Amino acid sequence: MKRILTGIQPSGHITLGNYLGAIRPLLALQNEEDVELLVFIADLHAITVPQDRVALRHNIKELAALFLACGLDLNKAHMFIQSEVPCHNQLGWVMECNSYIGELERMTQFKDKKQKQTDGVSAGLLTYPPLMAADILLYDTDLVPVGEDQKQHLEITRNLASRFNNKYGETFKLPEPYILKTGARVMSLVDPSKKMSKSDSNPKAFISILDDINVAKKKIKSAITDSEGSIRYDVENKPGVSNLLTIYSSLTNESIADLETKYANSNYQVFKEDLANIVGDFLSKIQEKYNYYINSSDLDLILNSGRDLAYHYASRKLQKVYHKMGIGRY
Ligand code: ATP
Ligand code: LTN
Repeated sequence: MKRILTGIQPSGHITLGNYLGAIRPLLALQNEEDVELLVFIADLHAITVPQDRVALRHNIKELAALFLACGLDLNKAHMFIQSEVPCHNQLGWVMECNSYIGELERMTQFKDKKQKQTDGVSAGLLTYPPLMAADILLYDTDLVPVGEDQKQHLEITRNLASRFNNKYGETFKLPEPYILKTGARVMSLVDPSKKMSKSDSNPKAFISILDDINVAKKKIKSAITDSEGSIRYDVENKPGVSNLLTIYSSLTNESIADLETKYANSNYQVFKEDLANIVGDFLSKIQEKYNYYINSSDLDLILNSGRDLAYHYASRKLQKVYHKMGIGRY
């Protein structure tokens, strides 16, 4: 049995980038034989940057309902909230004590996020990767589906696991990243040199899965392109159009080459109009299911049973780690 685990932060409404880069590849894995999926809401990672308590609590439930709306199959998957399984913090501390400040300071995400903090940089932003390593290593995870930007965090997780195994004896399984190669990286609609990010200060830069349909369509129609007028995939010279082609192709499964042929004689307006409708239809379907789950008491029951199962797995691993390190009495 292969165990697949991923976490997603409840740091705002999830975007089309999160869906295409993380949720959809994860859901595709459900269809494989002999897999168990663990999906958690990384609320402890979210507080590495300042959060509003009311918004955070709302976002946690929203995200849980969205996973279900996107098709999480409860016969194969378990969903829980990271903070409800305290073993994450506990192994996180052990991982911190096995990490070097230098290697944490070199993390690209730390360097990027540090620049954005106006009220000081929390120590948690620096120690984010050891907590993420703990998330993964607690469950003997085989595969971690993530977007390209998280690859470096998977590498440090593997390094920390090997370091621990070498020092204390075989304890952790080394996880493999699972990165969707094409179409995984969706870029900002206003600055296609940056990835689409839900925490972008400009809401026109991203499409939320729960955006009003007309608002979402408008964002596509006003996405930055270029003055050349031809619809072809060329990331270097036409990053905006290439990004829209990526989104189109990812949502329809039509290849980019086929789309280039289809729109060879069209202008940007026609192309964007079509894509806006595709995005609108996609969002309507998900939103209908979301509205069901967010208003249903099933949501708490699903999260309770996910938490209990996760605790069952994680507490056993943590005990083993403490024992190997000589922590506590056993
Ligand atoms: P934030 O703005 O708070 O950093 P984010 O939108 O970048 O959030 P995360 O919560 O950091 O999203 O990431 C959730 C998952 O979605 C990760 O696996 C990440 O790799 C993936 N992901 C995020 N943005 C994109 C994107 N633009 N394209 C593809 N995948 C993405
Ligand atoms: N760092 C990830 C979220 C995350 C995660 C994890 C993903 C936290 N813990 C464990 C996979 C496995 C992010 O920001 N996308």
